[in-house]
Amino acid sequence: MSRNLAKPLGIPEPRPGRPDAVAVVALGANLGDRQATILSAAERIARLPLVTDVRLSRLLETVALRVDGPDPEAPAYVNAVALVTTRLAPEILLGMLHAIEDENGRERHERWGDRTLDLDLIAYGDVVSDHPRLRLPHPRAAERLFVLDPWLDLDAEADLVGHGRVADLAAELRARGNG
Ligand code: A4P
Ligand code: MG
Repeated sequence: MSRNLAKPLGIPEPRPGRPDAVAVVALGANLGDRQATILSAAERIARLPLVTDVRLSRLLETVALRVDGPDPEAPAYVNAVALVTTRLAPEILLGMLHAIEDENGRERHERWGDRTLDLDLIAYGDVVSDHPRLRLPHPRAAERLFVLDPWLDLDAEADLVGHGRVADLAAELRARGNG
């Protein structure tokens, strides 16, 4: 009887490594030295293990969006988007993003309250998740020009999983006069 010695019985084959994925990370800050915080957070992401590339968009100044709508009286945000090439699993990447928020003095008081740094995972490849700790794509991304515009800056052909072309979403928001 012949046996395939390359695949001994009962011993699992080595699992292939997780392939590179592109994660879309939104960065926002409306307290402290907002620009410096965003730039150092992007550098910090680039130094994470299993992250091989980070491309940061231009930085935009945006009116703070509160739970009850835009608030021009609140400290304005600096927003940006980074395309992160990584083999980190999405939930591990989010955990590391939270650690970077904490390093930057992030305090969590009220929902959509002022913050030194917010890092949201907007998309991770084509992954779809409705787990409360990690929803993918980010449930509010399609309605936010402060996410869509910097993303388009990096990739004019970008798609948001389940929503279509990012360029179309941004144009619709502009036509409706919000975002
Ligand atoms: N969570 C689930 N899915 C995700 C995801 N895809 N990315 C969970 C990040 N977090 C995700 O997040 C609350 C919980 O969401 C976490 O436990 C996480 O596991 P948080 O960062 O602690 O709190 P948050 O950011 O205040 O809440 P939320 O509802 O995520 O707020 P958003 O949607 O991030 O909005 N205005 C301007 N101009 N620019 C901004 O960047 N950002 C916000 C925050 C409000 N207004 C803004 C901006
Ligand atoms: Mg957040």
